[in-house]
Amino acid sequence: MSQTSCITTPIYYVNDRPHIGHAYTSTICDVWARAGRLVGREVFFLTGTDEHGSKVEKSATARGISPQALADENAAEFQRVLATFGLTNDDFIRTTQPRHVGQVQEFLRRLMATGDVYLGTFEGWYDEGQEEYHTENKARELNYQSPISGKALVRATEQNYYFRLSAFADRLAKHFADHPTFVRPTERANEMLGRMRDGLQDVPITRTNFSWGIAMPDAPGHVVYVWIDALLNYITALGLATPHAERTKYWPADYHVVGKEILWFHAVIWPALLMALKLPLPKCIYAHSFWIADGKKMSKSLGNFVDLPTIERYNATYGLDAWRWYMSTQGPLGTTDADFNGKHFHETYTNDLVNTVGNCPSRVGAMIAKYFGGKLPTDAQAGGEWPSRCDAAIAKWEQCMEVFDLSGAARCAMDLLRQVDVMINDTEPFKLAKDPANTPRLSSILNQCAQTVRIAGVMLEPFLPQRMGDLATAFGGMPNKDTNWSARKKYGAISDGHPIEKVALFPRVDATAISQTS
Ligand code: ME8
Repeated sequence: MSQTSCITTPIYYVNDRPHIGHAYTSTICDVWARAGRLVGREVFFLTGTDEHGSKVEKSATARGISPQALADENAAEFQRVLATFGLTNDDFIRTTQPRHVGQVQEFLRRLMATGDVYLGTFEGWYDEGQEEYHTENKARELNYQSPISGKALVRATEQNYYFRLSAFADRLAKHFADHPTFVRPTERANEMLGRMRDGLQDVPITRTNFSWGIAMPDAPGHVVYVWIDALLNYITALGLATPHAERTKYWPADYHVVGKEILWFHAVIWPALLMALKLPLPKCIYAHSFWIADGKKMSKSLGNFVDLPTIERYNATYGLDAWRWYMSTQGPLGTTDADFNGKHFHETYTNDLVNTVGNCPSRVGAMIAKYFGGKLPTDAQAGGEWPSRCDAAIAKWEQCMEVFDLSGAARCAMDLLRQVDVMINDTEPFKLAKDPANTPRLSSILNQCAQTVRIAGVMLEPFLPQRMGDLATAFGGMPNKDTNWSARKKYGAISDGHPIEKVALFPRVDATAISQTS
């Protein structure tokens, strides 16, 4: 396990307001970042905003303000959202910041010097909404229409600077073959390979038809294509083109987490750029699928977008931890889209958080209060099977986190809590308590329950940082920080006689609460 880790979200366009998609990717990255820090790694979690390009220019013009003013306004909104969501990003990069602009120009100078960027003429099928060119084959397959907006692709000719992507075809194919988990899920890697087999064409990387972008060095009138500008954020934030790059240790990134619609840029263009710059490639590009709403693709025109006010209503009703839980355990991490729906949210909250994560510690705490005056009783059986069960759950949790299987990691903790519930139901402590002769057995059972609940709570901390902080205090008082992972994950860390407080973690919420607030 490496000691430093780096995880990134896409940098979000400032011509849109934050919505569930942005909140989703950022939240799952935050869960992973927190898990990494919990196990003692130095994690760098990066997010930010993508502020250049004709889309931003057009939106600003439509509002009668400058592109920079629009960028400032929406970047502030994205930052406010991160703060209200309690996300623990280590930096927030904006592509209009001088630190980014200067390094992008430096990287482009290097690419011109090596000949990987050259001046040429291009003609192709252009998707104006996506600012993306398609090959003839692909355009035909798409019926000459944008797969996103449905608008007709246009035939465009430009004299531009090009990135020599075609020269990297073999090396990219080899990298995919040598690193089967470079792009995940595997189905998405196969899609990329299929598209690569159609042939790789050089990519125009400057534009002359608008000005809201980074000036191409030594090429008046040319601005850098927004995607090249944007991809480079991952290394400009780490200062890789500056002389004193203190953050070099975080590169290569462990995970670039992105939505499936922008995978081509991340899985093909970005690695080729890095190869040209002679920099190491990220370890994994994880492309998740989409949230849809009530069975339909979310769209502004359908009015079913889960926007920020909606998310804030969920947070006010169920709490921030509940939102994180739903995002990380029910989200579209695999290849199928996930349906956001209020009833499902409510059921997930009630079954997982109220009835399991909340109820189990509350039962255990209440029994220790009632039968042992709120002090942890001794376990003469030294845990019985529980230490090995907990160790196995922790080991599985670590593996799941390593491979970004967030719902798998969450399940490790949930299974332990369910086993505790089963033990309580099977051994019936309230019956045992009626006869003092049973005290040693009752002590053991409740000690084992409490020790196991504490361990489950530790595993749930990255998902539910607020309430699991309360649980850690109530069950053993182990501070979150300052205590190393090997101590925190060890079974039996709560000492005999230690106070165990009663906890009410997740209150029951009325099923109609959300509809009443909307
Ligand atoms: O594409 N479900 O920015 P963007 C899940 N600036 N995730 C979703 C989603 C949905 N319905 N909708 C959006 C850009 N997302 C570029 C990226 S990176 C160098 C440049 C998430 O504001 C998902 O992560 O359109 C997707 O990739 C991202 O938001 C797109 O954000």
